[in-house]
Amino acid sequence: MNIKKALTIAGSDPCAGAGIQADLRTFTQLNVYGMTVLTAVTVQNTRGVKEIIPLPASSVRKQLKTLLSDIKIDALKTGMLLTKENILSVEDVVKKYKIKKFVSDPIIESSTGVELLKKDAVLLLKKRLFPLAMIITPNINEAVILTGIKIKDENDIRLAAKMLYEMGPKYVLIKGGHLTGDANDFLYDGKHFKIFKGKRVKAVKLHGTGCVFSSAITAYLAKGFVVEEAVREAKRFINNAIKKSAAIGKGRRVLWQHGI
Ligand code: PXL
Repeated sequence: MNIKKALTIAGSDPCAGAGIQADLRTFTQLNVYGMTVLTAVTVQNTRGVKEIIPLPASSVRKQLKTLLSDIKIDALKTGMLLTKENILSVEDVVKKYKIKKFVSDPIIESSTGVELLKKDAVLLLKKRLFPLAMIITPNINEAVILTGIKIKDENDIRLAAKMLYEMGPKYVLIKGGHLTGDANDFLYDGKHFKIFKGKRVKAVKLHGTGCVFSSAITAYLAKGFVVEEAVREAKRFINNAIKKSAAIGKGRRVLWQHGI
């Protein structure tokens, strides 16, 4: 059997709502063999991130080199990268192994506001990784930080998407979940916008939606879906997972796609 393989380069979340645990679970649920290169251990529960413990940059580089010199992956996703050094390591392997299906989820802060990408690394992410990405998947907060545009409505989303597209990715997906009103996502390919409509789930605080969404896109790309279809299927997947979210602790709910 031809097993499809996807790699996530990201941080660990002990409560498994986000980070490598969420990515791996999503890959598995979508029948894709998942692999992980760890950048950092976060100390957190469903109430928020308490501490970030980075792995040495040389460890991230060695994990990547050792894994990719052996295994050919079908798709790659990056989540929490934390440092400039890690960005440069990712750039090197994407180029060296000519990885085309590269999903850059530009994780900058946790939902509770803790820094997951150092301030001095934001520019490098834009310059070095966005041009290599098949798709980037910022939420509204990330799009604001990446573009400097204060996003208040859908027009601003379109402006930000155009600006992000100029940074080099083939597709830009801005996720509107953090805006008031409907939770619509905007996919831009440099010419047209495709809007994926979503209904806001009333006032539930969630953890890990971004990670699961971008992992699902990665899994569908690994399976051979074109970007638009991968986003459509991933959106369907995430909507189901949001409906089935679970309160596993005292804080934010986590997504749980059990039974799909
Ligand atoms: O949701 C962003 C995110 C990504 N990766 C890790 C995280 C978080 C948020 O807390 O902890 C490891």
